[in-house]
Amino acid sequence: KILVIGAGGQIGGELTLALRKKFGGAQVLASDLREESPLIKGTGPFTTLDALNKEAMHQIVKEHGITQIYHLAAVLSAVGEKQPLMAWNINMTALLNVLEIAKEEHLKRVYWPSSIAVFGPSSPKDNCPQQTIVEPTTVYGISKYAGESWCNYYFEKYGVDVRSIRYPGIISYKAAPGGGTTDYAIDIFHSALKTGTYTSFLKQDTYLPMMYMEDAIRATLELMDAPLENIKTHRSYNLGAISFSPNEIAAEIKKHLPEFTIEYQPDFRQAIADSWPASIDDSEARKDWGWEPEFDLAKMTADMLKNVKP
Ligand code: VAH
Repeated sequence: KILVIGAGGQIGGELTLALRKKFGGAQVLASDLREESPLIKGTGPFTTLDALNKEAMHQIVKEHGITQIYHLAAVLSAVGEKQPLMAWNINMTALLNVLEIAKEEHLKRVYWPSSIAVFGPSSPKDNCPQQTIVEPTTVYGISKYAGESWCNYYFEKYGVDVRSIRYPGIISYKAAPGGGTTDYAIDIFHSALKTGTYTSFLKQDTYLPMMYMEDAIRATLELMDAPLENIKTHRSYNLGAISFSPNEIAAEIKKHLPEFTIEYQPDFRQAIADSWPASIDDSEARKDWGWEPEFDLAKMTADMLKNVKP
C-alpha cells in the first residue's frame, strides 16, 4: 500500500491519480498538510498529514500497512529564496522523517524528487552531466543536493530502497504550480488564453530544462518499477526532455494564437534561472532504466492549449 505525501501539490496530485490508476484507488493513501484537493477527491482514501510530524507519519504508516512512500512535499525555489531557513527546515525534516520511518518499518520502496536546481553557475550550462561540479546557489537546490546524499546514506547504511529523479521544470494544467521559477511556462498558457498576452518574469533567451507532466509521471513509475539491480545510483537521476526559452514557447503558442503577444519584465527569479543549466544530459537514466521522453515543445504546447482552463 502506498502513501503519497504532498498529494495536494502540482506533481503529488497527478502522481496520486497515476498510482491509483495503476494499483487501484484503495491501494494509494493520499495525504497533504492542506485539505483534500478537488483533483483527487473521490478517487481514493485521504488523510491530512504534516510531514514535519514524525509521530503522526509513523502512526499512519503502521495503521494503514503502508509499504511504499512517495514524498512530494517541499518548498520550491522562488518561495525558498523568500524564506531560506523555513524552506531548509521543511525540506530536510520531512525527508529525514520519511527515511527514518522507511528504515524502522522496512518499507519496500521510497520515492523522493530532487531537481536540476541542485546545479549552480559552476556546473556545465549545456548537457549538464549527472556527475559534475554541483554547487547549488538556491536554498531549494542546497536542500535537494543534501537530500540526495541522505538518500544514498540510508541506502548504503540501512538498505532503504529510496529512488530519486532530478526533475526539470514540470509543465501541467491539472493543478496549480507551487512557487517555482520554471512556472512561467505554465502561467504563459493561462495568460495567453485569458488576455492574449503575457509578461514574462524571465528574459526572452533564458533556456531552461523542461518536461511535460505526462513524461514526468511515466518516468517516475518506470524508475520505481525497475529491478533494484538496474538502479545504479540512490542519489538521483538527471532527467531531461525539452529545453526552451520564453521566446521559443511564445513563438510556439503564436502558431495556435497568432494574436498572442509577450513582453519581458525579469524579476528576482532571473538570477535563479541564470544559475541553472540550460539543458541536461540524462544518458544514465536512458541506460539504466530505458528513459525516453515523448513530449516535445510542439506536442506539449498543443496539449496545454487544448486543456488549460483559463
Ligand atoms: C522550481 N519547478 O522552479 C521547480 C523546479 C527545476 C525547477 O525544481 O523551483
